[in-house]
Amino acid sequence: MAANDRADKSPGADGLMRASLSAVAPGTALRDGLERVLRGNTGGLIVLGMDKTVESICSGGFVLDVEFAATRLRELCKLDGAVVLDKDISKIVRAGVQLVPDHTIETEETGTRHRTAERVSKQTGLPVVSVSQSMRLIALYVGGHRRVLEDSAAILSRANQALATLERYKMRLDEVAGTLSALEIEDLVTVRDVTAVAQRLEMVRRIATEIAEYVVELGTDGRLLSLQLDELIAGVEPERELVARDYVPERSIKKGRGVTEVLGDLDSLAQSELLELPAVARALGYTGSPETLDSAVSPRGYRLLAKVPRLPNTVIERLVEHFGGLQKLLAASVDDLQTVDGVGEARARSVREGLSRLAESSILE
Ligand code: 3AT
Ligand code: 3AT
Ligand code: MN
Repeated sequence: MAANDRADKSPGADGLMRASLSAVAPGTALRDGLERVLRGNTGGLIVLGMDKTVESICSGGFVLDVEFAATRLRELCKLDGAVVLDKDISKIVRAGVQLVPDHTIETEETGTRHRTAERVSKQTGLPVVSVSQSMRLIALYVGGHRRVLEDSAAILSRANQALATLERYKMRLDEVAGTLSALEIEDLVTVRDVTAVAQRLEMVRRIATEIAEYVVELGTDGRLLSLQLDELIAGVEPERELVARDYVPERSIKKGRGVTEVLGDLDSLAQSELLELPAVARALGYTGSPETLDSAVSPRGYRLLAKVPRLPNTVIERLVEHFGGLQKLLAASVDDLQTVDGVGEARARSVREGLSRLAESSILE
């Protein structure tokens, strides 16, 4: 998803859409009820929540206080009018009501049921579901957006395509990250190498976000997808932060643009910018000119130290602070390492051995 696609929605609206998709996902009692209404061919109009505003636009119908059940929803949708549930979808509180939302609220829908659904969702801020009798589909209205609920097979086929893309991206990421480690050991890193890793990390992260949305929409049908996703992106988020911590230029930090700002800038790169190394380099805090891309840089050492087993973050922090860079760490003896607070002989040895092992295993081909 491009950044410009995201900009027009507030994060709150995104969150509410996700929560609502999750509430109507396969495996929930509500989805079961909606499928029954669809099969029963009566149509339905269901408000997911009751408050003062909803109360004020309800006319006629019946006041109820019964536990939610899929079969009950189906029966009550046989009545003309709408069904109102409480916010956590545990109770049915109204049935057969006519909803009378503010008619000045704009709606692009035709048909009284769908015009009402859109207006009520806009006026109350609550999710509203319509089951169309004539078009035979279930739609979710949230904060002015409409989403047709698709069956799991259709979503899964798109999700699996995205997963294949993620696999390819992840393989490429592993390649460039391995190269970066080898270059770091030999002290041959250029801005271009770091930028390539940051770029690939961001690409992996974005496609993973897309798949995570499918997982929400799929509910219990998305369990396998969710496991595959988790396995593929394990460690990606921490790696992204480690790269930023290793390479954000001192100059940027002094200007108040530290790791958090760099991560934010990477996140807000538009999809087209993400494909351009200079733009990614700029997000990292470099100037992004061709000369800059080829200039030498050295890591602070966070990313490689994180690969040393059982090393607490506080110790990593002190080691980096004390030695000031990966090359000095690589050159440090066990005695040198022990001069750092919190590093005893055993830990000094394990750091020494860990770094030597990394150096051996990442020799450039
Ligand atoms: P029937 O006896 O079923 O015809 P009813 O009073 O039960 O009448 P429904 O709720 O089934 O009415 O609505 C049937 C259609 O009437 C749905 C919609 O196309 C039309 N309709 C209802 N209210 C309005 C309205 N306020 N403005 C325009 N069309 C309306
Ligand atoms: P379909 O696709 O035909 O299901 P529609 O948008 O064309 O939906 P209709 O005008 O055919 O809607 O109305 C169908 C039913 O929707 C009639 C009534 O039971 C319900 N409905 C319509 N407007 C309201 C409303 N304001 N409050 C409660 N129920 C309504
Ligand atoms: Mn109709």
